[in-house]
Amino acid sequence: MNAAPVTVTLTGAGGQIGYALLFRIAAGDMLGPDTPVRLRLLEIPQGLRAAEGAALELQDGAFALLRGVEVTDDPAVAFDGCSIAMLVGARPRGPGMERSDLLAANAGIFGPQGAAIGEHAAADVRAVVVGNPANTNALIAAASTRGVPAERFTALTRLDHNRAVGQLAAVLDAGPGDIDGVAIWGNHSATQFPDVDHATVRGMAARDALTARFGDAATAARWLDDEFVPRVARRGAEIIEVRGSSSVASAANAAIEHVRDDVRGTGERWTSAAVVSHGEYGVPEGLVCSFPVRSDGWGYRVVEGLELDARARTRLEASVAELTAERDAVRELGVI
Ligand code: NAX
Repeated sequence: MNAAPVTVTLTGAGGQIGYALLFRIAAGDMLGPDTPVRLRLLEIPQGLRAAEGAALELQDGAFALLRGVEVTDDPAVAFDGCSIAMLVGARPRGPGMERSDLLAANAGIFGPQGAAIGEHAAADVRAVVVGNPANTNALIAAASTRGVPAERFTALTRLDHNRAVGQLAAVLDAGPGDIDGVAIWGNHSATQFPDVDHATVRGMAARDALTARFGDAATAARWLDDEFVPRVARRGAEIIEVRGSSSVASAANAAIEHVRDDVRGTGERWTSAAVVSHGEYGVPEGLVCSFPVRSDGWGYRVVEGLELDARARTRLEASVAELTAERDAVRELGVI
């Protein structure tokens, strides 16, 4: 293994998802068993000790692929030479905080980070935004950078995708690997549209498999609208209710898979990611919207040419309306 190390920058490295991510990156789960990694951990001053503690534990893991860990609160240092930026740290919604306050607080994080990526990162940099509101934070970062194509900024909807695959697999008594063609459309929020209309299960149309499972198409359709869609879209709240804490390991797993598939390719299979729209499916250009995507190893591309029926169109339009309102609010703040 003589490959040059790839620099991965993780923001929010002292937080919960950061802690779950670091050890899997160091173990080679993201960039593969032949790619050495150099980690740069960015935190705010209050989070530095936690990130430094994680760095000590990384050393104690003696990971063969790990070529160094640097902890800093300076974005210029953190993004220097970075090829993969994982933007996890964000400002959570505090008590009494309006949506516009939340967007403004996060613009104050993702604007400067986007700018720092433009100034300091490697020419091949790609960035995934995990911190919420993820789609609009990615839009802000992409709009604030110079010299890096906006398409290199994506946002994580892989967790929603995996949740949808998990629900479908459970009801059909299939393995998640038997399922392809699931899609998450729209925003990483309760308005998202988890879609199985194009999905297959062991090569059989998922709609047909659901009809066989529930006995008739109308019951299957009711299950999709009344149980599947709301359960996937609100799974984060369900996890908090049951676990007493937000999704951490599943979110980290999704972020690992998002980057892995982006840089190593999906083959013919689909996944979902929020990417900059070029007007696909009528989504306004420039919004960072979740679509079904494939990657050839050089970035995610929207799977085009799918037929969306009236139900799917209505749900997509509702989520796009929310994304448009978030973008307009950010514009009003003068951030982009
Ligand atoms: P934590 O609060 O545990 O960690 C966040 C960390 O970010 C903290 O250590 C904090 O000090 C740091 N931070 C804050 N501002 C920063 C800045 N400007 N630069 C660098 N670091 C900064 O949250 P955690 O559970 O790790 O969640 C992180 C984010 O992921 C949240 O915004 C959360 O809402 C979001 N999620 C997104 C998901 C998705 O699918 N897109 C799913 C999981 C998660 O809810």
